[in-house]
Amino acid sequence: MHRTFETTTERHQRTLDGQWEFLTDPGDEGYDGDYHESFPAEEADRLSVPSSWNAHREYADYVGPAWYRRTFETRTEDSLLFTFHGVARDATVYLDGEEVASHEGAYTPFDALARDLDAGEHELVVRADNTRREATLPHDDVDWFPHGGIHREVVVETVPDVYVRDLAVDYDIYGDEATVEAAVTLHNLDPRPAEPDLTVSVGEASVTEPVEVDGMDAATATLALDIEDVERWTPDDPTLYDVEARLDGERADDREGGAFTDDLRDRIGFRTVSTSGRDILVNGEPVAIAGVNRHEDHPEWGSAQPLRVQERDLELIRRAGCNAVRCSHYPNHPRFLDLCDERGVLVIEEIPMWGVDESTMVSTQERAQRTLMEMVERDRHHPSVFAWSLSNECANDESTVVDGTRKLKWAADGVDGSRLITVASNTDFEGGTDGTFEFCDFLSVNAYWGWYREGDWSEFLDGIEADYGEKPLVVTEFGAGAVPGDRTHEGRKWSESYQADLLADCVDLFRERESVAGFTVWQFCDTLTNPDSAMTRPRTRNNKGVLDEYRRPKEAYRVLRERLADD
Ligand code: ADA
Repeated sequence: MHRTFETTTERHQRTLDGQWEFLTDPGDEGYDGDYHESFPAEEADRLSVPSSWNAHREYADYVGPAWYRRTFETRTEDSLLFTFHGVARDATVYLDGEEVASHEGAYTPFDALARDLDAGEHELVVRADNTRREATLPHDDVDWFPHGGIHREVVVETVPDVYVRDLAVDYDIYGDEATVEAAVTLHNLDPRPAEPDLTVSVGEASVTEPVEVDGMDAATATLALDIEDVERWTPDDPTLYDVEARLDGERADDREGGAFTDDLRDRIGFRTVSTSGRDILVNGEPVAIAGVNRHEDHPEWGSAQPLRVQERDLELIRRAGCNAVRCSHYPNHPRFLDLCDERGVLVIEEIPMWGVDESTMVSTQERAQRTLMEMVERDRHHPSVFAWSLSNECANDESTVVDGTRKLKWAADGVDGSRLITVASNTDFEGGTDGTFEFCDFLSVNAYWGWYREGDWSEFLDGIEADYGEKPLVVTEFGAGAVPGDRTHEGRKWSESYQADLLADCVDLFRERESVAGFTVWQFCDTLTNPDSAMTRPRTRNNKGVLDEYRRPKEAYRVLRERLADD
């Protein structure tokens, strides 16, 4: 499943995992509502969902539109809610020949509701397109591979006529007491009004109130409850609470078939995040961030990693002595964040605004805003996520970019005021002044002294402190490329030895400096890069992993472990 726990007990929930018909469409022939006419079945291949088509040898290099098709059966007439947890990258969905959803962006979910779908066989067709352009998010020149396809789960749920559309939980915590506010949105698919009882529970505590929702309408009710003896979520003791919104009701006119029940579940952890001077605080205590950057990439699985790969990655991150992950450079699979919640790993989550300049800022602003909202709404309950990162290495010395990023900050604050905001910047490294720092809660700085540039890290940090010293600073990227197995006595570039020495020096320096609240090494493991960069990236990979692409350790992993792990 797409989470590590059940998100409903009332709904019949199934995934449409498995083999779908698959056909690439390099000429973008289109679809006229009859799949077999448009794409003769005998030409179709069979491809597993979820997966990246680029993780299949035949389609390893395919970039462009492609079609997926499958059928499924329903036994009774029901309303079905289809949730696509990630289609890379732009998607259009057709149910029985009719377009029911379209979505831009590979890393956030979208859904489609089919009201009163007849019993019988149905056809689902999905067009996915991973072509990157100047105005897509990410754009065409980013440093990671353009995995394509239905790379996250497709979940189908049977929902009653009145169902819980959304559950948004917010809380304030004082000592060991918390006041919780749960905003629950109900959707009534029936013309008759409904007055169900809504119960919100958080752990053992619960509150029930009658709520009203008009026919064919939606309504949001906010229920409050107090929790005593709260056990906080901390990185060392990551206590989680189940939260649930449950509906029980009868139709007001009491016609036959009027009873309904529904529930939607999630988890929260009670904790605060804040800053004080140059420190990042969790529950009021300073934490030293020691983490890695992680792409969702694997030679066998591409961007669609099974649970065990996600678990193992976190085990290896923990084993290195790290307590944090930067999800570079996009919202990660929701189950990965569940695992971070369970293991007390702190997360910086980012949207794929990577290396955007003035003109791409204008063309991507709307997409960025939508993706940000989708990320915050999806992940607002994860206690592990302590910061939203609005962008990575954009032209933050240009006013258009700064103004656009400020708008993103306002949008994030509007939905979730409980996390820190940051922007990963290389502006100073490039010799400019960063206009976004002013509205960030902490500074995220990417710099590659000792790799791309010769220069002195201490001097660079002195400069940053002088210019922006009143806020916490996290060095979110630093590192060196190392081709696995290349070890040299001379410590030449591209060798494991060079990378290990550089990381050792950096980690020692960052841990000594009071101004540095933490760091995230670039990067966890070697990852496939943009095929256009093949001539500057040996093995067409970004080789700055402390592990290779199969997660085998390089010298640098040992160096990290020696410095950060207790055992
Ligand atoms: C940048 C960028 C990363 C990666 C890195 C590198 O800092 O944010 O995605 O491309 O450089 O390896 O050069």
